Amino acid sequence: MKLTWSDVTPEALFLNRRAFLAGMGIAAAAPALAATERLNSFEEITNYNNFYEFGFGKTDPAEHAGQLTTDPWAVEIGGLVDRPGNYSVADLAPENAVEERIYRLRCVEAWSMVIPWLGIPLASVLDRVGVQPSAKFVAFETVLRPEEMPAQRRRVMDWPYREALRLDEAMHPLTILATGLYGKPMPNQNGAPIRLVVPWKYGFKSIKSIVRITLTDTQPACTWQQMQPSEYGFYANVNPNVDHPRWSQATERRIGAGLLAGRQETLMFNGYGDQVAQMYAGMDLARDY
Ligand SMILES: Nc1nc2c(c(=O)[nH]1)N[C@H]1C(S)=C(S)[C@@H](COP(=O)(O)O)O[C@H]1N2
Ligand SMILES: [Mo]
Repeated sequence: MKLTWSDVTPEALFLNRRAFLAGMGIAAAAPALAATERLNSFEEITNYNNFYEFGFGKTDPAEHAGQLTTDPWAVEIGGLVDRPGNYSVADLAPENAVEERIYRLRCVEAWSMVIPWLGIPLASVLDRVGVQPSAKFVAFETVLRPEEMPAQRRRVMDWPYREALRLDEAMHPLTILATGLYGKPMPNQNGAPIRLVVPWKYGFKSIKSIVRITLTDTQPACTWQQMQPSEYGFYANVNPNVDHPRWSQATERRIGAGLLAGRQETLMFNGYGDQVAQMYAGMDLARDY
């Protein structure tokens, strides 16, 4: 490979992505976005992050996440599964099965990006470990490693960071375990070596640097919901009609769009309603936020 990522603009890359990925042996899945939506640059995606284990500032992860040891890495899959055990990242996401998924990411703080992830459907992993019929939820945990994650040495949150999905959400084809972005291994600040990406939910559901996946029959505790249940719900579906108690969710600021670009409208389910709305049919989304 001759080009480096800093040599090419995201736009040029996007236009050449099929040839580019094919050269790396990566299958480019059908793009989930119209080509008119600008990809955020690698620099934007890796320098404006939420990864509170490394600090609460947006540049703290870029500054400190390099300290995290991501190899070797094991993900312990357990609970209501037929084949519990410790799996390596290569077991979970073999290189020849990894696909590119270009998704919008909408943070609950009302900023957004467009990110070209590499990953594997979570469903394919769950199918391989064998989900038992009694399982109803999937719980995830981030690594607990205070010696490498400075904010874990302080009790600012109840570590480790925890998240969970209903089983049908976890099995949905849009839900991926991501192992890279822009055709490269996952940068530490974005959740190396393996993180969840659920594009129709607020970003905090997309838990980073996962070491435990547990199938359960009861709704698991989630970090943000536990900390402030009136502000952060279990579902956390992107919803422009249900405001956060302290700010509007009707619009968002696209990172890198420029000061004059203005805010853009937030889309129901972050624009993925055609694919996911059915899972919430009959639910009151103002109550189950
Ligand atoms: N372990 C862990 N996962 C996390 C977070 C975190 O602080 N710790 N922040 C979440 C939030 S609020 C967002 S918006 C996304 C940000 O992902 P990005 O930095 O890759 O854009 O990661 C989510 N996953
Ligand atoms: Mo977020």
